Amino acid sequence: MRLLPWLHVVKIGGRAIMDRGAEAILPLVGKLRRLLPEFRLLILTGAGSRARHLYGVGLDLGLPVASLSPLAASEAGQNGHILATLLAADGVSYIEHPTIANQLAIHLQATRAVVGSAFPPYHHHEFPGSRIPVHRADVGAFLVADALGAAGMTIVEDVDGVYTADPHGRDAAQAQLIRETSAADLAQHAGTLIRTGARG
Ligand code: GWN
Repeated sequence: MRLLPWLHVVKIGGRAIMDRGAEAILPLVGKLRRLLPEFRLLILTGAGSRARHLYGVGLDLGLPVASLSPLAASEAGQNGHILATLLAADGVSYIEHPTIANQLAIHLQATRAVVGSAFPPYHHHEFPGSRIPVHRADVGAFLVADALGAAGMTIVEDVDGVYTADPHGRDAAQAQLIRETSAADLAQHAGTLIRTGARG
């Protein structure tokens, strides 16, 4: 059942967009503003370099992945507060995770778009077995778009398309652009994409 079939989910990269400051954020704000008359948006922000710093400090302290997850998630939320504030004049506000879960529909009846944190609220229930959380912003945005039956999800990053590995990361030489995909391909590659593609 598609709960909000008219909804468009837009995930904004933390490192690729928000960390670059006004130079990247203000043009994005202008573009989002121009979309509002046509689309109703759930805009979700990722975490950036502050979360990477946090992972480094947290791992040095021996924190488990389920403690790193909510700490990194808070940076995604902070980026959302920044973006929502810049769109406030257009009636856009940051809404909390519980509000996305419980009251998204009424907020989107009152306004054209809201902003939230893209991290999934797994918190201390983040899956064990990795050093840093595998369920980060891309995963959270995808899960909520899928659960709501959204019309689509757009990931705004600094590369064109989805790659088999992070094209700016350690495995850049192996990164290949995925030009087309299908449900069967995604099922086959899901583990790889979630491990390497969800940078934020
Ligand atoms: O704090 O910026 O929501 O929307 O994963 O939990 O760590 O929380 O532990 O409603 O519930 O920091 O306080 O923080 O980003 O996540 O929020 O301002 O319980 O609105 O209180 O699921 O925002 O925050 O970090 O998203 O991603 O109070 Mo924040 Mo995030 Mo606000 Mo939210 Mo987490 Mo709540 Mo939550 Mo926590």
